[in-house]
Amino acid sequence: MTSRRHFITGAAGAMVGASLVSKAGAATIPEAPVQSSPATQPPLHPSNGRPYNPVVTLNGWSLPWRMKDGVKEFHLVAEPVVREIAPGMKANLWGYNGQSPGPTIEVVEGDRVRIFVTNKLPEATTIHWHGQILPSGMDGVAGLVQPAIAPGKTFVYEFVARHAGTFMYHPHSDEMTQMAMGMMGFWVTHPKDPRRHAVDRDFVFLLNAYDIEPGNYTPNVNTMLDFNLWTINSRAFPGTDPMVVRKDDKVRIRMGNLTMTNHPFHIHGHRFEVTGTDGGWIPPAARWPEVTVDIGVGQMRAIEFVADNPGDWAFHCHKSHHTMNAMSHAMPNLIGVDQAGVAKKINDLVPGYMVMGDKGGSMGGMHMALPENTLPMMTGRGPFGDIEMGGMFTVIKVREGLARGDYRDPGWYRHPAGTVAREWTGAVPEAVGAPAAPASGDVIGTAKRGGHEGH
Ligand SMILES: [Cu+2]
Repeated sequence: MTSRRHFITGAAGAMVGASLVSKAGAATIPEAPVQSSPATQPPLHPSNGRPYNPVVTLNGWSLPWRMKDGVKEFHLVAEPVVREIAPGMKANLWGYNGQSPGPTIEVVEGDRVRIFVTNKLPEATTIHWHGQILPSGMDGVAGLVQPAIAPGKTFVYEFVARHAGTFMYHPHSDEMTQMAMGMMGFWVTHPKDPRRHAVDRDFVFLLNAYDIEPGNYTPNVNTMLDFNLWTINSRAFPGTDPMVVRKDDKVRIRMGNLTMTNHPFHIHGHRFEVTGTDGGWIPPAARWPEVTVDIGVGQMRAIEFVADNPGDWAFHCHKSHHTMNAMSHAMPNLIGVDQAGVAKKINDLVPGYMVMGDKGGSMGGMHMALPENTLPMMTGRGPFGDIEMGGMFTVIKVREGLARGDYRDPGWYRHPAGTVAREWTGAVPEAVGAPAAPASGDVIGTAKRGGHEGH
């Protein structure tokens, strides 16, 4: 076998399955491509098999395959990886093919799929193909339906991707440790007819959480609920890339939750419908409008909207602690407490001590020294100042005049004149008192009875 490692740089789209075929002989395992960058890679257009509209994995990539005798062959390598959570912080995680999460696997409804899984971890693992309808022995539950894959061993899974939809993969062997270390990946089965469920831009990501103490590099895997890093595809804001869309594009965002709590994801400036789950597509007549969708533990949701409102729109988990990074979630509330005297006394003992929180939690303007390998709690700079966000937060950038398939960051939105909230420097109008209560029987808004029922 030729060199297993095939490093992909910048243009992952250029490295497709076809280039792997010639290198791999008849009886060998296909190469396992490796991704070295945490940046969002361009969509991987299929070079063989049935056509489909590829997805874009936020801060991730899709796994190339080789076609062998009509079967799509993939190779996943479970291994320790170093993942940049955001500039200024790296984590020692476990993942697949160089990153955590692992690469997105994209196939087409009806495809026969063969996946080689090589275990380079120090302990046994398996892969469970979450949501797939497949033979029991391919379901990946260690002990129950297969022996665990020992370190150094390679197993092969094979099944037909029977249903189009939104799925994920993760170990079903020492799950607590392995998922807390970042082992998971996205799976999309595209419809056989690419016109079904067609959208212009289709983004995917997984939600994950880590407990990494400030100054450390490796997650505490015994944490049950009190995680301190809430991440989108193992990236915390401002490390999350924006989702760039063309005005009037039909956009789908597919999200899966492999953390230990639910995440209500909220969109600004648009309304969406939930169009699918990991159980399948939702019939159009059963959908309703939303601006927030709760994604429960072990659930996946696909939302769709028309991006008809240009601007920079926040897209984030609505739990406020989940848009913050590590540090200080358990601090007492000191709003309104004058700490000036206390601060002086502590400063005599601890030079450099800072008063925090007597006017609120804002830390945007404070530039304190952080422990090594730690992100500020609330951070990110925008065109108008500090954004004061972290964790599960990103921005949907809706722009006119983009080319089809152009995902490059267009920079900050240029607001039309007169459309930005501004300081008021004129006279402040007098407070208006509440109007007198209406006379009894005079109810606002009820139609007068008689004569107009037919309208
Ligand atoms: Cu959340």
